[in-house]
Parts: sequence; structure tokens; C-alpha cells
Amino acid sequence: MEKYEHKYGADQIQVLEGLEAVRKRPGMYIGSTSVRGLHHLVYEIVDNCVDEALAGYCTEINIQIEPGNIICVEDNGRGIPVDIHAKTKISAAETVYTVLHAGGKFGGDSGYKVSGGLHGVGASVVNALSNWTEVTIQRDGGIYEMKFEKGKTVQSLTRIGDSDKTGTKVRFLADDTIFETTEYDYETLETRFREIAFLTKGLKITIEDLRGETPQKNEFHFEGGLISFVEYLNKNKEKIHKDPIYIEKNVNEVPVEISFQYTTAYSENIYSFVNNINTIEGGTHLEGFKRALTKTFNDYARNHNLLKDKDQNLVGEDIREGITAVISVKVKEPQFEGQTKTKLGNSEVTGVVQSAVNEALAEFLEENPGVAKTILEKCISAYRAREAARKARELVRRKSALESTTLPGKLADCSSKNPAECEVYIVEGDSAGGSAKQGRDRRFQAILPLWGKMLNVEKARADKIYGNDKLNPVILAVGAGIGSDFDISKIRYGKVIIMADADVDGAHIRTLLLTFFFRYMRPLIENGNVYLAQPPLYKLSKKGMQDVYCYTDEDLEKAYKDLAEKGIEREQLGLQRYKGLGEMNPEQLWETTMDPANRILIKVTMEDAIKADQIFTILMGDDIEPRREFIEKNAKYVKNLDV
Ligand code: 28F
Repeated sequence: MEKYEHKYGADQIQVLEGLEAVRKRPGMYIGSTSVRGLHHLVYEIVDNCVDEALAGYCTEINIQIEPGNIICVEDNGRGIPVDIHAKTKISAAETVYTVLHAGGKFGGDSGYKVSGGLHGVGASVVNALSNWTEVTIQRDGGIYEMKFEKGKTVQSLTRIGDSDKTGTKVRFLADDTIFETTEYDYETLETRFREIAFLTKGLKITIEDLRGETPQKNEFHFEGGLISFVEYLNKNKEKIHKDPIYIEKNVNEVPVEISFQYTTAYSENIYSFVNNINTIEGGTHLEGFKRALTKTFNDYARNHNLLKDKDQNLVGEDIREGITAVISVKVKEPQFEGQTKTKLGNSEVTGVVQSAVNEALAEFLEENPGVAKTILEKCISAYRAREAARKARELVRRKSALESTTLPGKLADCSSKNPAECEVYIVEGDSAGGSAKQGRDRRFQAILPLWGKMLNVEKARADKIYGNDKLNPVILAVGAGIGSDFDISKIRYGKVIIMADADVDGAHIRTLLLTFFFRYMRPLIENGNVYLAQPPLYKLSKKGMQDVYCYTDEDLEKAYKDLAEKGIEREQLGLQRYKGLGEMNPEQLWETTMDPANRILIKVTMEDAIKADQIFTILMGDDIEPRREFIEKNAKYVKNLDV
């Protein structure tokens, strides 16, 4: 058996320093050591497989979560090169796994390196942050294996057999002294790999969970690529034209791929990606798409007399009403900006996307006059609704200007007027609202009780939103307007906290409010001002003992164990399961859910909002079938879901 021995030369020292740096400050390389950082380990490895697919050599990627949260990823690409570097006496493969950023396998030439959410820190970071990593490579007729522990080579590349296949397999166990948790969330990984399969036409990705007694497996393989992605996003919506429109063009060596389809919904759903990274904050590629869409549809409308000369131009908002779109570009040197580094800054990309869309869309509309007319009719009616909404808003403004208090009657405001320290609790139901008003700290906490079912924002156009008596109080309390008028600098509270029961009604209110904020006050979410209050699920009590509150089932088990260690058995304890906020008196509500000293608040992220929006579409959309599916899947919570 041939074994490659090597000395600890200068570059070996440099390797050890590099990996030490990663282990000292992991957050610098993978964002955090929370479950999000843990998932990034998998994304980094899979991105290397995706690069091999983009280069045209890999058609399949299999991911397994093995018992003990060991990850196994395998591709059928060419296999990482095993030749020995003349100078370092180390194989290319070992270099990729031990030298930081050594994975940039495609420089400026033919292919593209997609990079994970953290811009391709590479496999060496995964290696450094894992208790152990083993790599098996098949190529050149042989099977090669190498092993590492916390980044250090414990077995150099060794040929262990023959093979007539090619590919790379990596298994690793994340280091539990570095990560808060090493428990992978199957649904999160499944969602990301479905997205990658949509973005990489023809690539087959399977993911398997072998941990529990109920193994799960999903296979994603979309020859339709972005077209399939749009069809998936529109699954529960009523389309107004049969097939998604598809544009694919290479402009100045920037591959542009776009698909979009209009539905009867009023919201716009546009997802944009750069090198497979979901640019939630948008950027120049999205800007180029929006500009081209507006220009092309207006030109077509004028050339075909759908817009009279005296008519104003349709604005972006009218054109994008009801659109579901996915934009995917690949950029060699992407510049990411924004709060969460998910906004594309490269200015040259705007023009690239604009010219690609202008040309391809104009041609499509000329060749498909029926579709063009249907879409434009919707845009023009949106224009009319916007006019009506403007008038309605004027009316509401005039009306509220006339009324002495422009604040909703139900709002119990706080005395401080400094938004940075103020917070408003939007509370479900008058009873909980009542005890929240009594329990709160009125200096910086305002309470806005909401009652009954909120408006079904899916069906109502903007004009109904302004006037609606259920949402108007929220709009007026936040004080920053809605839609294109929304101005984040005018918000009256630094935190908008949704406090609803843990039951299905509470879930319904949460979904509706998140959908409303996502569609009409999106900056509030992007800016991290929206939170969910987390009331306790249980209370353990015993005479002479301080009440113990538990927020999850795991908390409860842990409390039982801790108390048993103090000699207090389960039987001696009273257990109350909270069905709703109304069961807590003001002091308990304050102490457990409102007091900043001990409460638990969950900050709403854009992903949460997007998921709520999709759930909302299922609950409120027109198709009955998906709603039944959703309810059956979530039946265990359903109390009286009367949607
Ligand atoms: C389960 C994880 O990492 N797959 C990979 C390749 C293929 C090549 C490569 C990777 C060249 C020298 C930098 C093969 N043949 N799966 C993976 N498949 N890296 S990672 O090249 C690495 C660069 O070092 C590859 C010809 N060119 C590239």
C-alpha cells in the first residue's frame, strides 16, 4: 500500500495556524455557531458538488443524516484530484481540505464557483470545525481515502482499492464543543436542497434522514429548473396564463436565468439569487429586472393601444401585482451589501439583466399576444385600484385628520415617545388584552388588543386594506403608513410584538399578521422590528415553592429533573398547562411574557415571513385541496380552524 509521507514544512505550520484561527473564531467563517452555522457546514460541502455539476461533470448528489448526526455527502463528479503537488508533497485533495480558501477550483476561466451563504469559505473550514472528517475519492481507476480530526491530518491520502467509478464522498461529525447544537433540522436542509435543485436544472439531489425510527427521504430533480420553481411557488394560486415565461441569456459572461408567472393574487413574490445565494435584500439584478419589466410592458401597451396617449404610464407596483418570479444570475466577483450581506452591489449587473429581459420579453409578448393582453389587463386594473386606494387613503387621512386622536381607540399607549425604547404588544383577544394592559410597564409598553378574525388580506386589494377596521388600528399604531408609502423612520415603536395563544387560532392570527407585515410593511421585518412573544406552556407549583414556568416540553422535563435532584418528586408538584393567555393574571403575564428581564422574544426573520406567506396562501388561496392537505398535516393542532 503506497502511503504518502510528508514533513511538517513551513506551509504545514501555516495550515495549522489557519485551522486554529477558524476554531478560535468560527463565527467569522460560518456566521454563527447556532444551528444556522451548523447547517452551513453541510451547505459548504454540497456547494462543492454543485460546482462540479455546473462544470458539467456531476449529475447526482446524495446527502444523508446518519444516526448521531453524522453527515454524509456524495457526488458522482470527477473526484477531487489526487496528484501530489511537487513542492508541498501533498495531494491536491488534502490541500482542498486543509488549506483555507483552497477550494476555489475555478479561477477566472470557464466555470463558476457558486458559494454558500458565506461566499464559499470552502471545505477546510468544515474540516476544522468537525471532530472528524473522512474523504473517499474514486478516480483514475482507484479508491483513495484520507482522514482528519479537527482539521489535522490523521491519515494522508491512501489508495485503498480499485474502482471503475468516479466521484467524491465526505463524512463528518460537527464538533459539539464548538456548536450550540449538533442536531440537524431535516426540514431546513430539505428546503435548501430543493431550492438548489430548482436553481440547477437537471441536477438530482436526494436527502435522507436515517436518525429516527421514521426515516425520511426526498428526491429533487427538475428538468424545468426555474420554470419548475415558479410552478412550485404558484402551486396553490390561480394562474392567469398557463405557462411561466422563461428567459435565459448570457450577457457579458453573466448567465441570466429568469422565470415568472402571474396569478390572481395582489401581492408580488420575487425571489432573486446570485451564485445560488438567496439575495433576500435584492440588489442590482432585481433592479434590472424590475426596470425592464416596467419598460417592456408599457411599450407593448402603448404600441397595441391598451394605453391611450393621455393615460399615465403604469408604475412598477401595478406591473408587479400578482407576479411570482425567480431571478438567478451567476457573477464571478459578487459584491454583497446590506445588513445581512444579501444585497447584490455590482452595478454592471443592472444593465446586463435589463437588456436581457427587454429583448427576450418584448419578443415573447409579440409572439404571445393573448398572454400579453391578459397580463396587461391585470396591470391596468391594478392601476385603477391604486387610484382608488389613493383616494381611499386621502379619505382616511382627511377623516383621521378631522378626528382629534389619529390613534386607534383600542390602543393603550405608553408614556415614553422615544421609539427606540418603546414597544407595542399586539394581543389576541380582549381578555388577554385587558391583563396585558394591567400587567405592563406603561412607561415603554403599549398594548393594542385585536379581536376576531383578521381581514383575509389575500383577497383584498390595497384600497380595502386602508379602510379595514381590523388592520387600520395596526397601521395607525405603527404610524409609518403601508405599501409604497411605508416609511420606516416614522415607526412609533422599536418593537412590534405579536402576542397570541400557542393554539391554532393564535397560529392563524400570527400567520395573518406576518403575511400583512410581509406584504405591506416589509421593511419592518427586514429591519428586525417584529417579534413573537413566547408565553409559557406550563406552570409547576408546590406549597412553599416559587412557581416554575416552562416554555417548551423539553423545559418541563428539565424542570422535573432539576426538582427531583432537590428531592421534590413529580407527584408532589401541581402542573398547569396553559391553554391561552387569558388564563394568566396580569402579574403572571408580566413576569413570564412581558418583563424584559425574563421574557423570551423571537425575532421574526424574512424566512419566517416568507414561510408564513406561503402558509397563508394555502389557508386563504382558492384551491381547497392544498388547504385540506395542510390541515390534515397539521391536524394535531387544529381546534376550530374555520377558514
Ligand atoms: C462530497 C463533496 O467536494 N466534490 C468535488 C471536485 C472536482 C474537482 C476539484 C472538487 C483542482 C485542484 C483545486 C476534478 N478534476 N464533493 C466534492 N469535486 N474539486 S470538490 O478540483 C479541485 C481544484 O485543487 C476537479 C478536474 N478539475 C477539478
